[in-house]
Amino acid sequence: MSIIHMEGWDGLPVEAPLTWGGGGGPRPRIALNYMDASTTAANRSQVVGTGGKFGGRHFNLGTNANEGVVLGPAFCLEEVIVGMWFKCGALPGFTGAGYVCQFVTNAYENFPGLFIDSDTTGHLRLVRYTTAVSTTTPVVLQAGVWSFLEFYVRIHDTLGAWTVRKNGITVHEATGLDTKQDATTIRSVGLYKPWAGNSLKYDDLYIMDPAGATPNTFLGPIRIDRISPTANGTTNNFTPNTGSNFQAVDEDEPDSDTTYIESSTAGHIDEYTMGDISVSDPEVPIAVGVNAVPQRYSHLGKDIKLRLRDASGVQQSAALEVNYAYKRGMMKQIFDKDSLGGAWSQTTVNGVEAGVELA
Ligand SMILES: [Ca+2]
Ligand SMILES: [Ca+2]
Ligand SMILES: [Ca+2]
Ligand SMILES: [Ca+2]
Repeated sequence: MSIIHMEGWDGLPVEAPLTWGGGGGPRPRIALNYMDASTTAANRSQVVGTGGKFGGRHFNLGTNANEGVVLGPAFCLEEVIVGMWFKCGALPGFTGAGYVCQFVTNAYENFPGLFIDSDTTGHLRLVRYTTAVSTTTPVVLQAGVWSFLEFYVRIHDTLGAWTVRKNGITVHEATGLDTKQDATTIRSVGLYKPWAGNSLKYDDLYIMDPAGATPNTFLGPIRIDRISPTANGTTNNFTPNTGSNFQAVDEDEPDSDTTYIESSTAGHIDEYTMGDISVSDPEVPIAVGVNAVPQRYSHLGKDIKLRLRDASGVQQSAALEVNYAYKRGMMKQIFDKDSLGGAWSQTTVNGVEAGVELA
């Protein structure tokens, strides 16, 4: 699998602040596997319900200083591509620690061995810890305007490299750089804002392994659509607390214990017919991500596998550990091929059933 993570934030709880104490602690992780509903932390990063590029919801680094999150599962790669819609209210200039995105390199997930920021007029630079290693980009950022930014980065003492693309067009490339501060791999992508005031908006983001199987190169400006359950699917072994199975898991906002399905029997499966992609223009679906918000009820609880059925078969994730709190259990699995190993078509995506199996 070459797409490691993708996120449009449209299926995550709105305005559930992420708790991070700032400074040297590990940053909260969004899917997998950490989202804390505490409202008392001094530093907040939130999913906001309106004003995103697509779908309304997006991820916002608010007005506090030192906000930050880590995205996706830890991947530990020498090369990575990340793409995202990005908007910044005003360009604050070089502030250290990077505000467009970070490439987090340590296991504690609080240290960006590499980061990207911008001067006050929108030229980007690539920084290795405190040393700028590439600074000669054209103007890329414009205050108050959504741009689709894509970065390829390779971490290496002598063969380091980066490529910058804006709205699908390459605007800067540099090779032969020393981009390695310490660790030999990038562990995760961080979104981080070191200054107070203003806000940063992110939407429709992907993280990719450019050395993996296709898709393995820049995707260009993408959108991530959310589709939700519309009916029970092929198999429904779980028990809903009210209504039909699909009605317990189809809400826009995850609703905790108000509606849910449950099971304690390994091998139980629940699947749902899903809505269709909303856009009517010819679409080329790149990948399908299955999201779930599970909770373990007791120490006897099981883990789950996320599954995706299309007309030709079923794909499943590995068993994923379920936490004791819904919001900490937010999980995702990306399927970037159909069940036959081919590229997705709009017809195939519109026919999928998403679901879970108790491991
Ligand atoms: Ca969105
Ligand atoms: Ca070095
Ligand atoms: Ca529910
Ligand atoms: Ca459908």
